[in-house]
Amino acid sequence: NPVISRHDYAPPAFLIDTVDLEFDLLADHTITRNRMTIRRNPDAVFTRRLELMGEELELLSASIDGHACASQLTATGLVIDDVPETFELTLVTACKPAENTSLSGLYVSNGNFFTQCEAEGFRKISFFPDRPDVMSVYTVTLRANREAYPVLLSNGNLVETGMLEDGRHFARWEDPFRKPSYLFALVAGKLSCVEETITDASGQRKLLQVWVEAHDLDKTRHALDSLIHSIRWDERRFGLGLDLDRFMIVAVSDFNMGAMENKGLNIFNTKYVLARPETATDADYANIEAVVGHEYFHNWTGNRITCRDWFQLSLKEGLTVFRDQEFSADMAAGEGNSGGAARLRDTGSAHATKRIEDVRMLRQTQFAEDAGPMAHPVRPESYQEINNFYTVTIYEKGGEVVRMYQTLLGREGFRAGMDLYFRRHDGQAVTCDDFRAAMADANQRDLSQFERWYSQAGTPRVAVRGAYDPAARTYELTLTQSYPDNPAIKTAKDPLLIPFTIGLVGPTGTDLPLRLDGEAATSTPVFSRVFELTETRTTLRFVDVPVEPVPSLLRDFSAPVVVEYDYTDAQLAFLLAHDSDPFNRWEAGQRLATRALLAAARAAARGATPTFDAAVVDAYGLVLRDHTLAPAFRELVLTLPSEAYLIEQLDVADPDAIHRARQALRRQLAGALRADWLAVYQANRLLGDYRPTPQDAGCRALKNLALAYLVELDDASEAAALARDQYDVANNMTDRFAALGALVHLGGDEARTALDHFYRMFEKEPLVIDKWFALQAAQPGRPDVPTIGIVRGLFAHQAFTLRNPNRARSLIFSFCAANLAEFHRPDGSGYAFWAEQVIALDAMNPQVAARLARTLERWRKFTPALQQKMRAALEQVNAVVRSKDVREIVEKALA
Ligand code: BAL
Ligand code: ZN
Repeated sequence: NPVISRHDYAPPAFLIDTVDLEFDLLADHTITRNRMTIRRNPDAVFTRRLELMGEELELLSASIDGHACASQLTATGLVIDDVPETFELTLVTACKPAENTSLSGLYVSNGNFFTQCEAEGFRKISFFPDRPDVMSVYTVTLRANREAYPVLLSNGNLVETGMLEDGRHFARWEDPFRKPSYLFALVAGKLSCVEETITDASGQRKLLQVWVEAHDLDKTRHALDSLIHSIRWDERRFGLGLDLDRFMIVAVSDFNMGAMENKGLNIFNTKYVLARPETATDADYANIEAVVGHEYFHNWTGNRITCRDWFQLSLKEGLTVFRDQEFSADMAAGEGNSGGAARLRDTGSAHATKRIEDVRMLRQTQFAEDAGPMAHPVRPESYQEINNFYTVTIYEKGGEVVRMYQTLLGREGFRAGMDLYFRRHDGQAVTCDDFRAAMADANQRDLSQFERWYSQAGTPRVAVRGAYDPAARTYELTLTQSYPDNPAIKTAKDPLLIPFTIGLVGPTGTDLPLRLDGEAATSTPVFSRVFELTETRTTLRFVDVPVEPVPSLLRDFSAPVVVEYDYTDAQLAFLLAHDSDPFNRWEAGQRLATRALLAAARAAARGATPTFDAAVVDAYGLVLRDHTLAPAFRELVLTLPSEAYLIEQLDVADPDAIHRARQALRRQLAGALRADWLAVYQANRLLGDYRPTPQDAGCRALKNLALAYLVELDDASEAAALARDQYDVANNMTDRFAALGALVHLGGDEARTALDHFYRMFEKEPLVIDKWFALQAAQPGRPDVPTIGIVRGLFAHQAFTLRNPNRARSLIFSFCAANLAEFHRPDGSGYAFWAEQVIALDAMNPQVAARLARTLERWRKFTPALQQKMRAALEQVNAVVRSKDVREIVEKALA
């Protein structure tokens, strides 16, 4: 594969001011006429050669200013020599949407047309320099058979519609905003919409639409509400309004990503649109709100200001992740707006819950990525296939980098930086450096060191040591930054500017006032402070410290780093019980459990029976019984660190041993706290109509966690009865699916009966059938029935297809990425299955194949016997792989 390097960036040789597209839509042969006004870029190196990208296109004609022109097809597209200074180029091409299984470019799903152009899908629609710094004003005319394709949508405003001969009709759309081709979209087909007109903050009327297949209309309200909430939130929090007369969301079931922010015409995976209580879980409801927000927020952070090149991807993704996280947290806390359902005020806890969920995900996935062969900085230095760089580093670590500006500058300072960013760059394609400069200049801050967060890969460590001097009443913290070794990381390892929030907890559990040596005493004591670490080693000397404190480090996870501090178990139990920072309360519990689980896993790997100290169980019991804590928070604390997270903490991981250790602690917690689990189960049963509020969702989560623990008991008859009853009476998918999970965990005839019942009940709901596949693929194996046998059986099920990414993910990814003990069975059966599926998907949909390929990239983490089998599977794939997507992943893994 050719390597594309950030340092090779050069401005485009030609600029394209307008693009006039006309489509004659036929599934097996679509004709596209693309008329472009082009001029030489005065800021680029002079050339008379116009180079356009193109894939899977048939060129029917090319003309310049109305005259046929010579052109050469190349391996990557089309070249036209001796072009004038300014000219109009018209290209007529044909493509085959029905044969396009990659779901990039123009494709057909369930008989309707859709597009996906980010990052480089537009080159499958027309020959074009489809790079984000070529921005044009688009006019789009769609022509198609009216009966088959009654709805014709594209970006911007609808300016004309009409009938044509032969039963065809047309629609013309104009998007007044210049945009890169990756934001182009069209949709054509049999779709229905719910719509609402709102008045925005400036008094203008805006039409909002959610388009779906007619039978899904009853599942659109939550998405539409989420869109309205997003608009209100962005107006209020950032002063940003909707800039088009209409905003459309379209749902499609065949989609590689979660959703796509095409200007004015967002295209969504159905998974992030469709919800009603009977079919969608609380997590689905929350994800829909977050993704609708994310795509809407891109309208400013991504569309109005876009990326100069794909190395700057985090400029829009990190920023937009941060914005959607803030939106979700505000919505959960009842600070969303007045338009939605009434919400209880539960601010602190709701914000903390969201933060914990986000950080848990970051640490499980992004920290792993940073430690593996695909490690890359938030602004990568190179790539082979840009689709492989829509990563948790670009998104989630990028979101943390943006969050750190807010932590360093304060909310007002951050807002000032955002305002300056929009004033300077609206309508432009810019870089991460431009964003950082806006933050620095708006706040008169030197943020040059902060650049390292963009240029250096890897997860920094901050090792902390504390020393109390009772005579001097001082407490000294020494904080030392470093990076772990990862041969895949070639970037510098210079000290970062780390915002590091600290509190000191006194023996009664309250925070002590913080004053550094040399600082004047203030009348209002401060109990939690952000310190800026800039050197390899920083020493903080606190004075007037009356007693030895327990340090509460990196409160609210103020930077994406690993903190190393040698807490005793007693100190962790103390912080779990008392820390005023809810994030660190949770963190203390996770540290306590992680330490116990890693010791138990090492014992299990040696063949010993894992055992756990009563102190761990007692600490968890206190939380379980603490009714002053919100149920959602208790559920997070009482959920043990995941197997994937635990694997990352070990140098040599044995997934089976980790699974046995974790199961042993689950069983011990179930048995020792049985009465408490039962009480919590009963206390958190909700009566009445389903509401997807964070408070109700928290009760359901805690209740269902209790059920999941109770089915671990040796005598699970009581739990089985609860699960059966819950399954039967549930009025929502969260409870029904949790009960089904409990029954499947118990196994036997009852599990089979429930699974059959569930399938029949939801046969016509693909997103629910995805859950049905996923649950079975993720179930623990039994000695006589390894899960791989069940997975292979389901592979042959009539409802299974590799072509639909959601379905493929529901069965294959759930097994390979979420059932680690079974996937890593010592016989290598999981790896053989993995190799088969990567190869099969590679021929069909390289993006999905590459995602699956990544589930084996951490192969060097595992025991030598597993490593050997994983390496063989990687080599098997490497020998036959066709796409550059999968090749990049597999080659980097093997390097
Ligand atoms: N831009 C790709 C999908 C998303 O991040 O919204
Ligand atoms: Zn995004």
